[in-house]
Amino acid sequence: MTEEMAELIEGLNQPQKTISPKYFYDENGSQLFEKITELPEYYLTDAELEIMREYVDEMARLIGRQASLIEFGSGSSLKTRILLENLDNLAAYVPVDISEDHLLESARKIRSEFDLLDVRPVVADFTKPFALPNPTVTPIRNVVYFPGSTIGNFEHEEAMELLRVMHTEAGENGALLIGVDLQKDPDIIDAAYNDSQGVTAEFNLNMLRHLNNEFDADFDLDAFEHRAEYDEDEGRVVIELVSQEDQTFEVGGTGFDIAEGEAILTEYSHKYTLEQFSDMAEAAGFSVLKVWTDAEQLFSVQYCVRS
Ligand code: AVJ
Repeated sequence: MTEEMAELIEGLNQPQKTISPKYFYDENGSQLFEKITELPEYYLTDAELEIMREYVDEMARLIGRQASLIEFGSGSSLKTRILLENLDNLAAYVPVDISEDHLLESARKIRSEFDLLDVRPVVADFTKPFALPNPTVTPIRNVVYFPGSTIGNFEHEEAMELLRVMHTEAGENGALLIGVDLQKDPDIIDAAYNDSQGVTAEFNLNMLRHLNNEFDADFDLDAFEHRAEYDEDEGRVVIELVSQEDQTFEVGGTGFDIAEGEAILTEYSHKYTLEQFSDMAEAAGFSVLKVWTDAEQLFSVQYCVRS
């Protein structure tokens, strides 16, 4: 059995059945996520883009010349392009992703758009330490870039661990530029994860289709419903697939029972206060040097240096 399959089965054997959010992103899932970012209710992408456009000059000044930009994730987003267009004489751009196809495809696109840029993709699971490439030009500073509030997917301990990996990869003189979604009026958050067109519901259910297609599963997609609820005390959206009946399903030859009303947890999306995030960054060895927010203070981009 593959490590992935063992991990899937372990998650489904927990009292709280769980499937990792990484299984959202097959080709269809990635397209659905693109659609989510274009929804009127999904404020995160608009707010982060607004921040990048408004403050990229300040970011570039703090980062300085001849940095190496290390993106955690495959880096096909508009936000990355805004940075690449505005940073001074980058030594290298290093996108890091576990999915080789996706990574190499987006690296190829970036190369064709920025012909003088030294693009050095690294295939790795970025939640664990990995070796950095040696670019032709020696970087003055490593800047880890982690946009999109993907940090929100991780529970506290895992988020801390990831920040520590970033701290290690940044090295001496290094920094972190990270997108962090903020706590706000719960109705705004609720709407972002329960959009009126049902795209988020489709995105969530597509995880089961992905497992059916590629992981030898037999989920009945009509027998599950999308649910997303903001838990204000925990500061996180809990995203689940709720079974509509007592039923069984199989994944990789292992059978599971699920009761009517029982949920499979597919994702957390944590929202932070500035103070909470700063405490977390500090504990991982970073000091938050600068916080930029959009006009409505929905979202933040934060520049952290090693303390
Ligand atoms: C990609 C993790 C930032 O949490 O908002 C969007 C994923 N899930 N709608 C988020 C997501 C449902 C997204 N992140």
